[in-house]
Amino acid sequence: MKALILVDIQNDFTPAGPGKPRGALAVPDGDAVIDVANRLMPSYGLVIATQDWHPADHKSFASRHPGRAVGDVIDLNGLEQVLWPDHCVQGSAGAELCEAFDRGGIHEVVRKGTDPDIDSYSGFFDNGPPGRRQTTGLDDLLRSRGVGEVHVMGLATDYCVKFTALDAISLGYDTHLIEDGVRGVDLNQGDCDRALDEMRRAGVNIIRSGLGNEPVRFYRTAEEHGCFSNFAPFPVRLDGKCWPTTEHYFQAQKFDNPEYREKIRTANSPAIAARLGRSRKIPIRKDWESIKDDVMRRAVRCKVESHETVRRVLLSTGDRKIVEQTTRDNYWGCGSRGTGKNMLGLILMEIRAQIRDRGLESKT
Ligand code: VGL
Ligand code: ZN
Repeated sequence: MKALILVDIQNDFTPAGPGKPRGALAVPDGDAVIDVANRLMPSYGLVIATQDWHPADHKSFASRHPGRAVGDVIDLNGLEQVLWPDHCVQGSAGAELCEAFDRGGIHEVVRKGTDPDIDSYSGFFDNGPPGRRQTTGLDDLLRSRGVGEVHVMGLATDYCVKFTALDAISLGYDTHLIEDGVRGVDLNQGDCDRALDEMRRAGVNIIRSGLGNEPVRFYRTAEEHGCFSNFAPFPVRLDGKCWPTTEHYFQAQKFDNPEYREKIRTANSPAIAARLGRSRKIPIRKDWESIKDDVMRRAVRCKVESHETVRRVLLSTGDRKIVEQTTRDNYWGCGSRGTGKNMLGLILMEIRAQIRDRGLESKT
């Protein structure tokens, strides 16, 4: 059984909205997660919301430490503690779950952070020393319902979401983080990216909600996703040579004749390379049909690996389908009736999944 854990979707963590003041600890764009939560809830057998629920004199509040400011890091009973503005005070409007959040879809609310002397980022336990952390009851609740898989989203990526997901993993749950359903504080720039990396390294599966995902269509090189085109000017180094575009490389591989291959490699434009490659005046390799997919894979992979911008654009497409939008090609593209094989799109999606799984390595 799968459970959805919605972390701290509360007024104090969201910006100002219609009829709602800015939260005391407003996460930038924090209200964007509400719609994702509302649309996902109906697909889960168990939906749990956590609620940060502090007494008014909570020691995580900077106001409790004269001479200290919000954002300072202090030692609190032997633990590092970031000091926050007063927030989510029990019974206050700021502590309420957001109005726009479909509270009727929530099965259980788990409160945390009720001990004035210790903060509680995770929905499972407080921040106490290892082995002596107080439980919120969430683990027992999930186990009693036979939950083995949890999907986590909400606020904030770099605090409560992160610690909830890390605890879920260490408790043995098959844990997924819904990337488009989280927003973070980023007290130090990069905190959210680092939090995602940390979760990924701990075994959390970073996924997307899959909601509202239109396919990415590309064809012309000057358009938004034009770098996916084989005509885009991203040179690749393959077989010991530099090729001006993946098109040059792909077309040349059709031929055994080294002079003709070189002629294609040095063609002045990808369009000329394509014309030379399509000419049948020179015989093409007999096994071409059986190797052409791998040739294309090699070319596209090399382009993605050697050009950071291409990699970034590719990763930015999330889980969206990628389609080469051309009426002229029923094999590499979608073809005139949209029913083509779209092999180039399939290869891009395959490479996207591979570089995403490799995580950190591909970023450096
Ligand atoms: C949170 C800081 C303090 C959170 C809660 O929900 O991420 N962050 N309290
Ligand atoms: Zn808090």
